[in-house]
Amino acid sequence: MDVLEKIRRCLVDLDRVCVEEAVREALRSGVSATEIVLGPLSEGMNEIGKLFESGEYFIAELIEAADIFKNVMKFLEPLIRAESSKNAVRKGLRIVIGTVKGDIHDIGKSIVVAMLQAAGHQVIDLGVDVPAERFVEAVKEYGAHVVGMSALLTSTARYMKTVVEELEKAGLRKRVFIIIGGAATTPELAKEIGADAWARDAVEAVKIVNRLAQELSS
Ligand code: B12
Repeated sequence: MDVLEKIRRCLVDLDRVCVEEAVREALRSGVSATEIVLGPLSEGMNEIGKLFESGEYFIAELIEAADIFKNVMKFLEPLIRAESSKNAVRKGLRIVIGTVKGDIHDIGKSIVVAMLQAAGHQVIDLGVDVPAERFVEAVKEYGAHVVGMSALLTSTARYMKTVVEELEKAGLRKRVFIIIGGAATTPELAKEIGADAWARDAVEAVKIVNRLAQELSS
């Protein structure tokens, strides 16, 4: 079995030791940490989500999967940061980011945060379950150029519209670039709620923000 396939398989089977061994084996064979995280580890999480949906896995399995993921992130994150720092911009932006109210998923957002920081941006991570008012306050407080929102639940993805509306009410909408992401979001949703961009994954998020940084500094 190919080592990337092994990582995915071991994660879906919730075999902690096997995931760690396979990840180390992949690194030794020259696969980048970014590729491991955005490839087999993310695919494995999606598959676990499907098993949960179909009733084969329960909440305990989701918690265990998240724990296994976070365990390997302990040594993958510094590597991802090092890889992402190769894309560093000359002048970074200030980015306020959070998982929106009602939603506590943070694994993907934390990857986005790590890669944006490594690319030279100043990231203010508001955490999870973030209400619209907190986004508004933080934009004012830090003079943010970008607002990033994450949502993994269909129910909370709709809340992003409230955040956009609150930014408008506070007269801040035109000052910030809004980018959204997370499994419950789509490019169509971004358009519908009046966001400026949607990113499929952390690599795409960095590309979009870096492009904006270049535009703003030229
Ligand atoms: C792990 C997990 C959990 C863990 C989360 C732990 C944690 N600390 O994050 C726990 C156990 C807590 C959990 C709880 C629940 N979960 Co859950 N969970 C998942 C699972 C399996 C994996 C998520 C994950 O970490 N993926 C890996 C990361 C790397 O991927 P990612 O988050 O998509 O992030 C990438 C991109 O999306 C993007 N990105 C992410 N954020 C951002 C932000 C910006 C600004 C940008 C630009 C990009 C970006 O970049 C990231 C890196 O490339 C998903 C399945 C799935 N398909 O996502 C279900 C899933 C999201 N959960 C689901 C559900 C239903 C729940 C619960 C309601 C279950 C329950 N009955 O209690 C609760 C809700 C709790 C709450 N209020 O939030 C459903 C949601 C269904 C829906 N459409 O609404 C899913 C899809 C599973 C399913 N198929 O049914 N869950």
